[in-house]
Amino acid sequence: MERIWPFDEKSQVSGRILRALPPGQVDFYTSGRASNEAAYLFQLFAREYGTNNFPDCSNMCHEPTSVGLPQSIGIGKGTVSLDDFEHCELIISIGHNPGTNHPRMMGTLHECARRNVPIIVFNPLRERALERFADPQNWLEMATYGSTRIASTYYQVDAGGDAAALKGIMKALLAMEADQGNILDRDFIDIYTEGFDDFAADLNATSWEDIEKASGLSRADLESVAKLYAESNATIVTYGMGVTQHSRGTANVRLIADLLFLRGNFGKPGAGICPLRGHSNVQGNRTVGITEKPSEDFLERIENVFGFKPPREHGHDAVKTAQAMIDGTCKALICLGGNFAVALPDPEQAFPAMKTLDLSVHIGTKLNRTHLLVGREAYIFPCLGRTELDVQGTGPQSMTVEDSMSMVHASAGKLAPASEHLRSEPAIIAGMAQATLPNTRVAWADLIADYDRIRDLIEKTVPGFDDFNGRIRVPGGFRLPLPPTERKWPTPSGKAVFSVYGGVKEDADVLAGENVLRLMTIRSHDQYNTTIYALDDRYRGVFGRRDVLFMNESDMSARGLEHGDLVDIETIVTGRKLQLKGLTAIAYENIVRGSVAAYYPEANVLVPLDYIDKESGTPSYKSIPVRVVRSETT
Ligand SMILES: Nc1nc2c(c(=O)[nH]1)N[C@H]1C(S)=C(S)[C@@H](COP(=O)(O)OP(=O)(O)OC[C@H]3O[C@@H](n4cnc5c(=O)[nH]c(N)nc54)[C@H](O)[C@@H]3O)O[C@H]1N2
Ligand SMILES: Nc1nc2c(c(=O)[nH]1)N[C@H]1C(S)=C(S)[C@@H](COP(=O)(O)OP(=O)(O)OC[C@H]3O[C@@H](n4cnc5c(=O)[nH]c(N)nc54)[C@H](O)[C@@H]3O)O[C@H]1N2
Ligand SMILES: [Mo]
Repeated sequence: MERIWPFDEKSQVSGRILRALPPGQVDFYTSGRASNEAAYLFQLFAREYGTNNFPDCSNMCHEPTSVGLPQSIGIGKGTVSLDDFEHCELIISIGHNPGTNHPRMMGTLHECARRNVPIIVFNPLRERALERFADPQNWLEMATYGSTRIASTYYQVDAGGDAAALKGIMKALLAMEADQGNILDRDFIDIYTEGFDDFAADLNATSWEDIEKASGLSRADLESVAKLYAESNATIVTYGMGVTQHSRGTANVRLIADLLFLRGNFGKPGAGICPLRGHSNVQGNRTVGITEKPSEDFLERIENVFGFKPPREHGHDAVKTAQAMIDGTCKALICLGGNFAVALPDPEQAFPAMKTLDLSVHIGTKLNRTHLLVGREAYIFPCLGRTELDVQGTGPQSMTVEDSMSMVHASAGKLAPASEHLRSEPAIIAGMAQATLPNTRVAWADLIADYDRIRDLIEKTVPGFDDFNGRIRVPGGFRLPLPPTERKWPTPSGKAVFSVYGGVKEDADVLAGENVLRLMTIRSHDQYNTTIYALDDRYRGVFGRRDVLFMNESDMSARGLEHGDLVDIETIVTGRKLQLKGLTAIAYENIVRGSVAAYYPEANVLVPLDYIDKESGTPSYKSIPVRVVRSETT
């Protein structure tokens, strides 16, 4: 390990290396834990330096939401607030596992279930907390070991079969409309949307046979969902990685918006779309400018306020950065948090590529594997965590985040820092910027003395933050503007736009191959992304290990396998041979036939780097066509 250098010295050396490189060869990664203030300074530093290379954890996560929803509703964010859950009449939950990943959402679903709101779940795995859940906040359930049913109906859709299922539900709705009328919200469709005719034509052209085959669900099942949906006056659709991490993830997201359009489920209480985000401030990072495709508007405002010309050329997303590292055209990587190489697909290529860099810099709270993939020069800047007191020139500082519901609020750490050597993220970024940019137009030291000044700059350059410093001092914070909640659509035409999916399934040809299974890489209960806290996955009943492959019993017997056998897995969509050997197959009655599951990040060796959703660049972590055979390694 490197010795602990004074921060300034590390900044000076990094700055010298950066100054010698063409900015296009330097990439600035953000993981969504950074505050708005840190993320804003980070993008300012990179843009004054001269690049839009902003790979970001959201490129591996909700990018299909950020790319799909602007096309559909004009903004890449969810539209519901917590209040809406109190008024909704139906919830459709697709491809997420809130029992483990969104415990607070579990409380909300629990409340809705107790109000007898039907909750329809689509998931290839029966996730226990989505079936029944005991709310730790509910004293009666806790005292009596009771629990509440969550899902009213649980559909075990095939992995990657959601598009077909959604199309089936919508096809059934159109048929009901033709038969009995009064099913669709015609006024909403006529006044606020465009593209309905092409959308309907595509549904008509899609056969029930294809829908059933691709979704793994029956026509009767999908028709009964359509019936429940038609009876609800206010529906919310929640979704997660089971929808986005597919090679047609963006198209999946747009189908969810289409479903909601059909019954006017935007801009009324109790209705809307609810992507469940990951990191605490991943949405805020994007809002304040962490994007490889910045709008011209934003760049103009930066130019006007700061007086430097930010680059216009679009930059790298996460996969493109990895590819640039591999082909040698990325020479330096500056990471504001995260564990980039471990989160990426195909570590067998990403790890060695990290070691070829001229410079890597990591601002982090916890040492991880990526930090140790050392190239020519590598620096780790340990930073203050969210709960630690951050004192600067004008005293203790607060910082802000934006949650999945577009609420912005401030918080301030209170604990004494773990070490006197720790500095805040904004201070570290400012130090590096000063060392890299001798003629900088930004008053870095002033900004660090008082984070209110950073917020003033955000207010000047990002729409929606009027009176930013005033409004965060009101308890609870404030909500950023969400035009679709007022039935305003900031799309080019000013209308909400129906999509045309075309077909029923991603990569149908590959999957039709012999013996092909579809692998989903998922999280266990005891991990937070690449940080594994313990080896248990309690809701799924796996204890003390992670080297398992969840398989349906019929898929096992078709391969002559028994519970506990060792298996080898091979990916079949790539030129490079991607293999994972020696996992233990477990007969898991809760997984649908044809789909298998293994844990992320161990299974990332099976995910091809170029097997992505082309619209958003997001890797298809949940739909890897694989073959599974008895292990040779026994
Ligand atoms: N404790 C904990 N909390 C976390 C995280 C963590 O690692 N640990 N990570 C955070 C982050 S960054 C994120 S993005 C979120 C992720 O939260 P989730 O979106 O819940 O992500 P995953 O655990 O990857 O699981 C996705 C779920 O989708 C299902 N699924 C997989 N493929 C398909 C499919 O094709 N169709 C459907 N319908 N379902 C499918 C899986 O069975 C699983 O139940 O959680 C955040 N919160
Ligand atoms: N196969 C497969 N791969 C996946 C996924 C999957 O479902 N399957 N999911 C993808 C998803 S959804 C995501 S979001 C990515 C996650 O990718 P990343 O965000 O890169 O990974 P994390 O594991 O969340 O990063 C953890 C590290 O962040 C640092 N850190 C934590 N908190 C802070 C902080 O407050 N400040 C700073 N500066 N650093 C901090 C710590 O050093 C810690 O080790 O992984 C993706 N990769
Ligand atoms: Mo994520």
